[in-house]
Amino acid sequence: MTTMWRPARIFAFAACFGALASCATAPTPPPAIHAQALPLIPEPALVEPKPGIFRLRDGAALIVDSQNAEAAGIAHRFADLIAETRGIHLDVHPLGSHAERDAIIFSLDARAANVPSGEGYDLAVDPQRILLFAREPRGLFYGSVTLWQLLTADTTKVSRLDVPQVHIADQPRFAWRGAMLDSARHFQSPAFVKRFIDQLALLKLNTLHWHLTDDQGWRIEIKRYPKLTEIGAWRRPAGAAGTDANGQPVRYGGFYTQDDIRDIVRYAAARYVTIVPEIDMPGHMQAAIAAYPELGSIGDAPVVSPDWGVHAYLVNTDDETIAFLENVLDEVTDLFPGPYVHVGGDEALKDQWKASPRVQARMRALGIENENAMQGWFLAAIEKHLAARGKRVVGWDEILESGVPPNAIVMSWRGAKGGIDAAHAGHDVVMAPDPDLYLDHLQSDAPDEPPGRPTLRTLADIYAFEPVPPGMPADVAAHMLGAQAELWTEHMRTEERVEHAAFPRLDALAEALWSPKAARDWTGFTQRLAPEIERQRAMGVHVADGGMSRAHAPQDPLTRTSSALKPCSGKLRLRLEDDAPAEGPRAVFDTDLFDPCWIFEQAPLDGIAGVAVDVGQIPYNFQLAHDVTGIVPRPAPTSADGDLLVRLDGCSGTPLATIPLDKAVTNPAVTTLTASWPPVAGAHDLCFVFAYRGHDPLWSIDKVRLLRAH
Ligand code: TNX
Repeated sequence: MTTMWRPARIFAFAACFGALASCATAPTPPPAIHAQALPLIPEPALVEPKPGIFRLRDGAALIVDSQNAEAAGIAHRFADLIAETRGIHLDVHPLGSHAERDAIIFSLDARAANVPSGEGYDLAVDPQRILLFAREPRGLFYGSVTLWQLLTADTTKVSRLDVPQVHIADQPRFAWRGAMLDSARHFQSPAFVKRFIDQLALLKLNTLHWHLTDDQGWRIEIKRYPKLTEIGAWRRPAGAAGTDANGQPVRYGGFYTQDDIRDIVRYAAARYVTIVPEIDMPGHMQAAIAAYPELGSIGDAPVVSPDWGVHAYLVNTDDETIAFLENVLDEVTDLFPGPYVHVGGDEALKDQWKASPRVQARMRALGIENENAMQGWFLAAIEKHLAARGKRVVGWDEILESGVPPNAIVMSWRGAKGGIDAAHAGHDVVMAPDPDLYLDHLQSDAPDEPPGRPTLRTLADIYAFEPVPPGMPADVAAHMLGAQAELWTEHMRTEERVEHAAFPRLDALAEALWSPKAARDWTGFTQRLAPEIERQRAMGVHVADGGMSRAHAPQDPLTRTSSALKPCSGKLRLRLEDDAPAEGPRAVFDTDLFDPCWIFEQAPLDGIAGVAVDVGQIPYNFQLAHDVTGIVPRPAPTSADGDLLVRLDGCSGTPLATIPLDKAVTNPAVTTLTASWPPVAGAHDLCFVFAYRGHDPLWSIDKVRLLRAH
């Protein structure tokens, strides 16, 4: 049941409007059960089903006000999309030049009384014609997307199509409906970024926050500072992946030229997606400091980082450095016409500023007491420069700790609290909380989910996300611009994985942000999702199945992959990919950065004579900053290369086997280690833990097989 009646205060329908429109009267509730859910995501604000149908034939007319080039463009792109996904060709005609019977009409009317906002639209499918109405082109665009979804309940190619008669009146609940794409940790091609923008737009998401710089790569060409991309866009991956077949260092990365960016920005604008570029500072700047070491605080020259986690590098606070960043931002603002520039501000550990005589001298000269306040001063200088160029800054919620420029938008990532506090303090806010909307968390517990953070964020979790906390007063809630989901790509090495993480969870977010709160209906959403996933697949998107249709293979009781083993303490679990082989599938390990140790619970040991364990080693390329003290020390090894210990009844139990790692240590991919043991009766917890010096590499288990006695 997805159709619903919305009270007339959302839309007033009492008037007749426009030359082309029919008279609408105040809506009456539709029959309680509508035979079939309309295949729409996000659910529109108001849907009034009617009993008839409109028959759309191949070659039908699509009439558009061609005086308006934007409207004509929307009509042509709509026609292309229908041809591509349904095989029906529409002939685009200018308004007034073709009969309206049996046609689709796209009409712009700035005074359309029934359409309350620029992003809103009114769509009437009647037996004689389909009439789409909006005040502004972007509303027309969203209406065309709704109509496209109505026409693609499935994606078989046809020559005529019956469209259910319906009246839809729609507008979004929130203004900021977004996704963040991290192109720094792994670079995605310009073609991919465009495909991604296509999918955002088809979900009526209107903001792409583009994370373009970080410790691991600088991805945007800056003409004045060519080394930012000559050096900063490339890194040597950690571990085995860092050396090629000829023993040479691998150069991994990429960047967007200014032409690429202009092209992508134009492409996004035509789909009503605003790109918010992020240049993260003063932390997450190691790639820039690698390119121009004079930007750094402690006088050394780092490499572009091959690691994940929180890095120590900060840019310094000299006038020359601020001028450098302002010059960078001038090129950025020339490329991105949107109203916002994101300046990061997150995870800037202050150790280097504390250790830097020049930063300390600057602080004294300015009379600034501590490093947090210094970050506030630094970002205020940047904000002033951007404001003079007509841009509003956006920053991660750390900016709250150092004095936020009043006009800055606070992006709440460390949970919702920062956003709530900021809204109460009068700042505009975008909710982007971890873990709620962090799509690097796995979406299902299926063992074949690709790498990521194993605390699940399921489709249902995202669907239930509510940006405005209960009880927030209306004047405060007015500061909640909306929300966005984050695609951090440490664990998304391929474009397929980005899509798998994004869809269909962004479908769920789109509905949470567009549809009226009262329209949220999980069961209805899951019904509407089936045709949506079919559409996305037909367009070549590597969409996940939303965890809805997975058939779990029957489990062999003697075999467990790492995802079915229990972590011994579970301090910081990750699902990590092996770094070898260079080509072809790689093993994926569920492991724990602080305590790599696994338990095979209640292993049935009757008739078992030993074990085969598939093990791999991955580089310990994690910067843990001050948390490094939390690493659980490994047991002492007995062999030179270390051992895998198997213990009975938990990790302090009797040793069952001590398996030397010498066979595995020279193999960058997965090695099978075996051991035998004397008979043990009954079921027992088996503990598997690696004993070796230090913590690099991160030895990990892929799979454990208990071996029967012959
Ligand atoms: C924290 S969110 C970060 C990112 C990481 C992310 C991984 C934020 C502002 N900083 O640098 O990619 O965690 O989930």
